[in-house]
Amino acid sequence: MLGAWRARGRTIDLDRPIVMGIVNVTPDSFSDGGQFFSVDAAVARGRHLRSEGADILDVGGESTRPQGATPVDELEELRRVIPVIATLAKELPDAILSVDTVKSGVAIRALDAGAHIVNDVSGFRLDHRMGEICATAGAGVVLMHSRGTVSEMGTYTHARYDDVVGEVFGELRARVGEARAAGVVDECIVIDPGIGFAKRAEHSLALLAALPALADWGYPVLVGLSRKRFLGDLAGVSTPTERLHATVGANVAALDLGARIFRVHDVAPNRQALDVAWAITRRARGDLA
Ligand code: PMM
Repeated sequence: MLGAWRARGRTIDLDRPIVMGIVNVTPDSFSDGGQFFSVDAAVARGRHLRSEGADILDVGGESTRPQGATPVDELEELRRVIPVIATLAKELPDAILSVDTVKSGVAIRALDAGAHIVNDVSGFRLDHRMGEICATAGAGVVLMHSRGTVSEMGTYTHARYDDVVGEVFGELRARVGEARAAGVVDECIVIDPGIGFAKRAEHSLALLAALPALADWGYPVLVGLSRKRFLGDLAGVSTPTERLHATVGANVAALDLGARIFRVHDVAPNRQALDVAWAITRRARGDLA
């Protein structure tokens, strides 16, 4: 049984599924394309997702869209995310806030503004100061597997594998090693196989099937499946916003295979499905009265 995830003095109990609601403050995120680009709209989105039952709000200002994202410079990223985090921290003091960034300069300012978690889609690979900053702050960290630059990681440029599970696990192990060497304690670490990042549908599927082995490492596992392209391939749905049912089905399967934290655009349906699936499977396993 997993215990808890520690993030800057907050303790996130992992005795139930944890839902992370996505607050993208980007003009080009692949699936909600610029809908929440103003600070006010992003804050309103955060409030709404919280009211739907999100445990964590993940605020991001740089997209990794499959068509090849445009890198955002640090000042622009700060301009996008810091006011949103600062306002959410003030308005929703009980919410746990995460910043989705690969830049240590953004992570520092976000932690100062009230963030508890640094969600780095490069797993500290692109900015080696991340580890030290997160360790000093006692931040929760999400170490996700990816390959290549921010513009490449959503594409298939580096999606070449002989043994996808072995290679991704090896590369993710190295990310965990770097975080620990920088002083990040095990209780603060969450791992993520990086579904869709430098991965074709067959790679994402193989990694989801291998979730039990990943969960065996002892770190909580986060999955970001929401509206992703491989779901479109499997379900035959080309429009990202129409992939809600596919997302819910994939998240329930991932829960059963050992994932505990779910990064989603649509909180209410995923919250309902995950809570019900959890209650049933726990009863089936005999750990619920
Ligand atoms: N996916 C996206 C962005 N950030 N973070 C983590 N930890 N895991 C993910 O799978 C992930 C992420 C891309 O999706 P978006 O553009 O819809 O936010």
